[in-house]
Amino acid sequence: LVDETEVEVFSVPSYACQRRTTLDNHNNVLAHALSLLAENAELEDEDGRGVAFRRAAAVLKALPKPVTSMMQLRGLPCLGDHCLRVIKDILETGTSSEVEATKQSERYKALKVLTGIFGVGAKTAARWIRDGIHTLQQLRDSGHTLNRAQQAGLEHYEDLHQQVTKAEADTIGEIVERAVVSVLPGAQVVLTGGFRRGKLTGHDVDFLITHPVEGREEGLMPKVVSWLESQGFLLYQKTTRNSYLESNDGPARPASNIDRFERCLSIFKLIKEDKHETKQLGKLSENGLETPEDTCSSLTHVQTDPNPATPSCAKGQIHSGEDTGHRLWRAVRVDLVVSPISQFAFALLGWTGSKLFERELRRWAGYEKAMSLSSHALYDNNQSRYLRATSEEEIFAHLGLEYIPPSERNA
Ligand code: DCP
Ligand code: MG
Repeated sequence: LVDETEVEVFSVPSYACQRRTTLDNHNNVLAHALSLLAENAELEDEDGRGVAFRRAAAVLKALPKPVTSMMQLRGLPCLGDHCLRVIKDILETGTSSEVEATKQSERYKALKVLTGIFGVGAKTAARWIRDGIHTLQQLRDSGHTLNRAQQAGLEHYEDLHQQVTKAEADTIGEIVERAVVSVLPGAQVVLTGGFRRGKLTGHDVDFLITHPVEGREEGLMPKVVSWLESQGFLLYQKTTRNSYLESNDGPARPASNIDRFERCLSIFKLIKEDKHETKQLGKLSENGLETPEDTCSSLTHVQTDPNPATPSCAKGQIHSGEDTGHRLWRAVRVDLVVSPISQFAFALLGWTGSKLFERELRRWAGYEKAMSLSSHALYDNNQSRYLRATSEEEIFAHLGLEYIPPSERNA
């Protein structure tokens, strides 16, 4: 029996942006269970419920010790009755019946598979399920028209579900860097997203690009994309141009949380580093990737093969691994964003995540400070003016928050 007087009652601040949340935490099982319910709510297109579960999961991630008794949770923020019931279930029985039932449900499984296709959101998946489509094969057989993104997503489904490693992210970073400095010397590339927070794997690789001279970044993205395309690095790309200046959303407040930077959603063709073969046969080619020397004449040739599933040159099968069923390349999701230097600190903060941390920063700004924060700017509604910043530290200071480094933004 637990002596109630000896139970340590936890206490954490309400907003995730006031807390330090590292990748490791003491309550993985509980946080994972609540995250699954959040995911399920998001898949059902119920964002409000999704956020509530995400906030609860984030509170558990921030606790200094494992939860052993419900009494420790008294007074903690963001834990509603529903969440407390799930936690109680797990503390008492080791599992949550609701979480287990969700995992087993055909609808959850189908929504997960279908939204797992790049380019497919919750609404599209729900529509397909109403048409009786639950699997990739059923989708392929259905004759439904897919847009270009969804076609690419379906084609590269397996690859895009393999986690991207930090080593792969760094290799892609070198390629993006080369592309960027080739078309605009002096431009800078920063790795953002989960990898900047110290994650060892990710579902994609996110980069932010800028130039130290304001305005020089204009028109950069199409040139970068052309360079990457000419080198055969892109399997798919869709560029949306910067619409910040022409937007009428008012101060720092895009109509949605999606920002308006020039942005390129892409799928890269990344040559795998095959240690044995490249060590024996490889040499460093012009674009820095190791390539076996007496098979293809140039890596450009390998990379621009219009049909990536076939060997890229006559002797390609020697190293392409077709005979053994292994390809020497894989598809990787890459996001590129271009920001003018004057907005860079806001873009960096906005693109580092986590998604919940970002959401909480904006909620804090609005509710506690009467400010509007976006990935472009910070507007003070009381002073009716924009607050400038050249670093993330300055933005936290404007918001009256203690600075939280990227590695502790894993809410
Ligand atoms: N982001 C944003 N607006 C968007 C998309 C993303 O502000 N429309 C931000 C929040 C995310 C970051 O950019 O944390 C990167 O988005 P990801 O979806 O790539 O998320 P992560 O990089 O954090 O996770 P993962 O490791 O799964 O890629
Ligand atoms: Mg990412």
